[in-house]
Amino acid sequence: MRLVTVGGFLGAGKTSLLQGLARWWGEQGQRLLVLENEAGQVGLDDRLLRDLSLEVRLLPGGCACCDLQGVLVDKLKQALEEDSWDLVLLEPSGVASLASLGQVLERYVPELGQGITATVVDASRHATMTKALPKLLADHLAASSQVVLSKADLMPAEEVKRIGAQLRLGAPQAQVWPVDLRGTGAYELAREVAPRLLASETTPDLASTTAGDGPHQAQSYALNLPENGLSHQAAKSLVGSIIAALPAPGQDWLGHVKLWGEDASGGHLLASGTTAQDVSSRGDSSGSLTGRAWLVVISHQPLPPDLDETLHRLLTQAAPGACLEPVRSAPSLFSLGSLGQPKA
Ligand SMILES: Nc1nc2c(ncn2[C@@H]2O[C@H](COP(=O)(O)OP(=O)(O)OP(=O)(O)O)[C@@H](O)[C@H]2O)c(=O)[nH]1
Ligand SMILES: [Mg+2]
Repeated sequence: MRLVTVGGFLGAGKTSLLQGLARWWGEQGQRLLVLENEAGQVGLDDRLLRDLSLEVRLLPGGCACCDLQGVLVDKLKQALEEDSWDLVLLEPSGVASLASLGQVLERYVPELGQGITATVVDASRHATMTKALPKLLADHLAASSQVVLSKADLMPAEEVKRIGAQLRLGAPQAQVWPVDLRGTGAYELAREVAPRLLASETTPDLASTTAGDGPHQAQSYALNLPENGLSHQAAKSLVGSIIAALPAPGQDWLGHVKLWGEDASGGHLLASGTTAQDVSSRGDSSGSLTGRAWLVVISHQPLPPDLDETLHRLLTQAAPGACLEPVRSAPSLFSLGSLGQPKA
């Protein structure tokens, strides 16, 4: 059993890449287990990955490199004991230090040997990342044999080239792949990157990097949507308006907002974005979202104290009669508890 870690900042494109890699390795007959670590209390990416009929195990409500170290070690030891997997694909939270993760594995699961690591860097937020989170970016680059430069479609080609050259300075051991991960992009890239990942013998100098660019906050919400629902477009606009409401004036916000909903026939949609201008959606839903839905806001900057009120206002503007309730901890995850019924 080998461990493949897909690192990268919040919303960089880790799950998108993982979907492509999982599909490719699945087609090659590899037996795959996915470990999905979400900083938020509610897991949403794991549901997307289950679309691929994968075995996905969730580590919610914290970060696998620090507060959930023990949970990660348990899951890996269990996977080793099961003896049913060729590859374990790990998506750590977007604020995980890959150096710290490497140290945890070396110390507590040495039988796994040297893991394999790819990192996703978001081209469109690279300038902000280098200013706000230089240590985390350096940590991710130093630990990886393959660096995927996502959202290349959002930047001029010259700029993508310049960023690629800059990344190579921080990751001289790695290959850098500019790409649009949406649609079939991740799968097409996986055909190139997956064999290289398995062949990678670079042992990154994990001890030489440290993360520690400051805290992050995650807040999850259970939503109840009215019968007449929230159209896909309205769901995307809602995510955009939430992102627009988050930063303090003059601040480049760094984080990820995700909204998971289901239509009346059980189809699902995950609308998500890292900037108000670039919200996308994935899933198999064909109609408006209705009933239970989930919202996760993960932010590098402190979340505003009046976030609950702001979200309530934006939600009821988008879907009159809808309501939402914060999910404060993992155990209340699947209970809508005191949530009232929508009026209309
Ligand atoms: N335009 C564009 N959007 C992308 C690309 N890759 C990912 N996205 C979008 O960026 C958002 C984040 O993608 P994810 O794959 O969920 O990112 P992630 O790193 O798994 O996010 P977290 O797990 O929350 O940290 C989604 O809305 C994606 O559709 C890309 O190459 N181009
Ligand atoms: Mg993800």
